[in-house]
Amino acid sequence: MPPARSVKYGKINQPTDDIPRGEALMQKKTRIILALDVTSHADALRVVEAVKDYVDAIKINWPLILAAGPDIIQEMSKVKDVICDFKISDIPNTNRLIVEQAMSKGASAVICHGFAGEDSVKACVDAAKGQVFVVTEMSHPGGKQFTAPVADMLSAIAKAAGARGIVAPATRPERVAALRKIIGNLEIITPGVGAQGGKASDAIRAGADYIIVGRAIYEAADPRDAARKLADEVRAST
Ligand code: FNU
Repeated sequence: MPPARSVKYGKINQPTDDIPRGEALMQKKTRIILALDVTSHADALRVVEAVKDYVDAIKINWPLILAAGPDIIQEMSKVKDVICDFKISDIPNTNRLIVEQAMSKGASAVICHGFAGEDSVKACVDAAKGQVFVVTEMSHPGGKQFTAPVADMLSAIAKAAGARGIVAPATRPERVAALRKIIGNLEIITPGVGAQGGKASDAIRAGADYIIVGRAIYEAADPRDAARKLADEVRAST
């Protein structure tokens, strides 16, 4: 039997500001969000079973949805909070419909893009009761081309729309620190640790609340050991 939701969601990370948020607030124990970008149901189960003690949430992106079907959201939500990384970026009505579908399948939060504008982000925020992370500067090299020059504005849009937080690059910790100044006490989740070259300790010291890690865990010879080592690194950096 999975634990009841009220047990799973400790109020550890209770917000201190006045931004409206939903009930489901992720644990903040290991500060690791698993990017579960495997492409089979069996691999998803195997990896999650191995590392669930060392991660606070599971991020699901299109590769796994397309491979295993959307019911994987519900299945994984019985183990950990699920963040749907759909990088939603449409008009407000379509955004609302997408978010409603994700939340109805058990997602605790969603990731959207900010470049569609504040009204589009606000539609996600309303539909997810605040549980939205907005992509700002992307972590890959191409993230410098378009997103970096407008990342400050995207962060301001996230704040104005009442999002829970932003996605910022662990590959450029100095940008994490700079964006923190714009968003105040919103949360920062940081992809780019491991396979993309970023370091967990650098991201946490720069002000990240959580690191997002995919390949460095699920492609490791021993995913559980990889996750445990990252959790140790995070703990030593706080
Ligand atoms: P890994 N991701 C990212 N950079 O990498 N959502 C971003 O700027 C961003 C993301 C996601 O490299 C990416 O889609 F906004 O294997 C993938 O799911 O550790 C994960 O973070 C990184 O995976």
